[in-house]
Order: sequence, then structure tokens, then C-alpha cells
Amino acid sequence: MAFSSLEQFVQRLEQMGELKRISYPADPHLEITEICDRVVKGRGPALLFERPKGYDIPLLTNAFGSRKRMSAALGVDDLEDVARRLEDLIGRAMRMPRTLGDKVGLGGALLGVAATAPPRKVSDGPCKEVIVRNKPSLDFIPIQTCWPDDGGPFITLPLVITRHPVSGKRNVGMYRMQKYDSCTTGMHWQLHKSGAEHSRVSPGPFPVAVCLGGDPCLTYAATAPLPPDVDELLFAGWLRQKPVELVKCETSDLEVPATSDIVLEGYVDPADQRPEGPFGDHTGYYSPQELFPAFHITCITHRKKPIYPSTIVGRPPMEDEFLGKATERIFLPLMRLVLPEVVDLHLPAEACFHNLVIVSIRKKWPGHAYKVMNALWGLGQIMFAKCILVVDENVNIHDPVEVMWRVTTSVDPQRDILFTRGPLDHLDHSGERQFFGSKMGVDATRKWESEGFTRGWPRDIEMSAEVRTRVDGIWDQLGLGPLPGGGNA
Ligand SMILES: Cc1cc2nc3c(=O)[nH]c(=O)nc-3n(C[C@H](O)[C@H](O)[C@H](O)COP(=O)(O)O)c2cc1C
Ligand SMILES: [Mn+2]
Repeated sequence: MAFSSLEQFVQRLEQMGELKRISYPADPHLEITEICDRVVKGRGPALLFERPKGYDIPLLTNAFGSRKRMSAALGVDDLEDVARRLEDLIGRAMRMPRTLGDKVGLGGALLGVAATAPPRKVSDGPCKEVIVRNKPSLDFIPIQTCWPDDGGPFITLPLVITRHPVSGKRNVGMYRMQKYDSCTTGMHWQLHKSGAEHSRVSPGPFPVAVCLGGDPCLTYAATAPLPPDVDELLFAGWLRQKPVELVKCETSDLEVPATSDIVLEGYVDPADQRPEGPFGDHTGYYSPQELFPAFHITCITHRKKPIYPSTIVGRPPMEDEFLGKATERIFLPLMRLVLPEVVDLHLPAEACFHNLVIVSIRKKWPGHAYKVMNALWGLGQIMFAKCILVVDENVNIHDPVEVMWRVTTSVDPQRDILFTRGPLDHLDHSGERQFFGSKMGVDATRKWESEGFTRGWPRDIEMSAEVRTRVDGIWDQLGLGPLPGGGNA
């Protein structure tokens, strides 16, 4: 189902037993972070702070903080349902129609996408219930100061909408915004992101709209690593199986999702660069102060009763683990379009996603692992991968114990590790210089004779099926019960 408001998603979470309302007037200055951090690390529920101290509007946090809630945000039981829908679509689009039924299937699939995916313009929407053109102020929003050394309060879940100044193509990205005063914020679009590109090519000030809240599916879409020219709102329409409804801004030609809780309209002047940060970041460290352009607010529109969505980032695991998990699952079928040998892919949240990419492949030729590493370093935002581990298809890459065992036992470091260089994530602090540094690929697949390995690879140890079945049969008589580690499963 597609949510028509953030409020509706909150109600859904409540029905699922996945939300806790907090009436205590917790302080958006640090205190909410401490509460939220404990709940996130304890794998607890979404939190709706009904009356943050000093504010009249509620603050929602940890709404995406479990696989179940992330799936609910996208209107599915599990993220794999989205991956399967995508696989099915790709499968039908790629198959040459052989029968009339096939043609209808393919046509139907594409027509379905064409009918539901593109956004639709509407004349009015709930995000226009209140329109403030005169002295618009952020001061009614309980913007969190997350960590003690943060440069100020930060908006952490914004959908930043821009259009490419030349092509006119829309982009929606999630870039944090530091509040400087009641009508000015920072705009932390990092070097490689589309918003930064729009800013670089713009000859002068250009319009920007920032949406807070609304359908949570759109919030996810803003984080998704789509190719630069793919409209996140088209993707969101496909995800929610219903067009995203857009209304025109009051003070620019940009369009914004009508379901938004709050819309900040304004402009960025690329020449007006200001110190942004420090900020306790998703790397688990403070990212240092740097220059970023300022966002000037010219108008604010909002629902009569908006909910302010927020998240805290910091030392993992944090809520964003599940936004990353959604991307890992949803983008796998797309990646397989160009890399069909990829069986599975895992970007552990503990490694801040791109620092470690574990990939299992169906190895077909000598050196195949290297082909996959090099391809991944050439694809979209996965170019930031600092370390890529390649394993054979039989390895469960989501089990860190299994990965550690396979990798350490299968690797001769000098032979199997490839060092190369490439772009680094904006926030990486480990390299000699910012943005550019080294990368490591590890070929942890079974080595073949054709790769020069002539000693014969050892066999895995496995009990015979006959004995396993026999022990299954007598297990209850042994009185050992179910084991905590699931060893008898
Ligand atoms: C909670 C959260 C906060 C984020 N903050 C930023 C940020 O401040 N700056 C940034 O460039 N990317 C940030 N990102 C990552 C981008 O949203 C992500 O790379 C996205 O794909 C960028 O979209 P684009 O390719 O359209 O630029 C954040 C992601 C999440 C989940
Ligand atoms: Mn984009």
C-alpha cells in the first residue's frame, strides 16, 4: 500500500506494535539523541516524541530502524518482495516475446510502469494547508542538536529537490542541513552527489525545495543510489505502485510531493559558501567543518499538524542500517543486469556500508573475481568501496562467522590481494588526502589449477545426509532440547 501521509505510516507502525509514543518533553538538544541511541542499539521501536521540549509539533525517529519497519515504509512484508518485483520486471523486459501471451506480459509490465511510475501534477495538497511567505521561520521545528560537538542543530532526513540548470532534470537527494538561523541553513551535498553537480554548473543562485515527512517511501527514494539522470520520484512511484502527486512551489517552478509535512522553499547561491559542521556523522566520528553553500528560505508551507521526521547518525549500528539494507536488497537485481555472475552482495552497516563490500559470485573463468571487483569500482556509488571481498557462490555472505572463516582460510595475501586507487567517499578520513585514495580487493574464491594453483584445493567437511537424517529422528529422545545457537536446526 502507498501511504498518503507520514501520520498514516505512524498509525501503521502503532498497529504493528512498532511505535512508542513519548509524552515526556524530551529536549531536542542532545537528550533525544541519548534516548534514541539507546533504543536503536537495543533494537527497540520507532519513537514519537509528542511534545519535544519547547515545541508544539511531534518528532518521529527510528521509524526505519528495523527490517520490518523499513519494509512497511515501502508497503511490503519484506524487502525481498521489492527485489522480486524488480527481477520480474527486468525478466519480462529482457525476454524477446515469443508468444502473444509474452507480448501481453511485457507490454502489460511496461504499461504498468508507465501508468504508475511518473509523478502526477495536482493543484493542491495537504502540504499547503499553511503557507508562510512573510518572514518564514524554522523556529517551530524541533531540529535536533545531535552530539555535543556538533556545529549546531541539523535537519537529518530532508528530501532536497533541485533541477539540473541545463537539462532541467530533477534530482531528489538526502543531504543534511545545519540550521544557521531561522531562515538559513547549510546544504551538505557532498562532492559526488547530484545536488553538488547542479550547484557546480549553475551560473548563479538557483531554486531548491526541501521536503520533510510525507510518504516514507519517498524518504527512502531520496537516499537510493540511482544513476544521476533517473528521477527519484519516478522510482518512488514505481516503488509505491501509485504516482507521486506533486504541487508547484509558491516561490519557484519546482514541484514538491503534496503529501509532505513541511516544505522549505528557497534558493542556494553557489557563491555563498559557509562553514558547515562539525557533525557527529554516520562514520561514527565527527566530520570536520568544511565549506558548503547556504540555503536561503523564502517560503515555508506545511500541514496544519505536521510531524517532523528525524534520525540520528553516529557510531553504527544506527537507524540508517535499514535504509542501507533496503538499497542492498533492491539494487541487487539491477546490478545483476550488468554483472549476472553476482549471486549476492552485502554491505555491512558496521563498515558504514561502502567501506566493505562482500560479494559472492558464480566463478566461471580464471581471474573472474578480479573482473567483478573492477566492475564494482566502476559502478555508481559503489565506487566508494574501500575493500571488496569476493567469495564463491556457496558462501552465506550475511553470516560474518562464515565470511571470516572462508576468507582467512582461502587467501594467500600476496597472491590474492589487489591494491588499486580511486575516488573515496567525501567523509573518509583515512587517506592521505580527501576524495582520492587506495582500495583493496580480496579474491577469497577457491583457487583453480588454471589460475596457477596446483596443490589441489581441500574439500569442505560435511556429514553425510543419511547420518543427519538419522540424528534428526532421534534428536527428541536425546533430551538436548533446542540449542541456543540453533545447532540442531
Ligand atoms: C540519514 C542519511 C543522511 C545522509 N546525509 C547526507 C549528506 O549530508 N550529504 C550527502 O551528500 N549525502 C548524504 N546521504 C547519502 C545520500 O542521500 C545518498 O548518497 C543519495 O543516493 C544521494 O542522492 P543523489 O545521487 O541524487 O545525489 C545521507 C543518507 C542518509 C540515509
Ligand atoms: Mn539522484
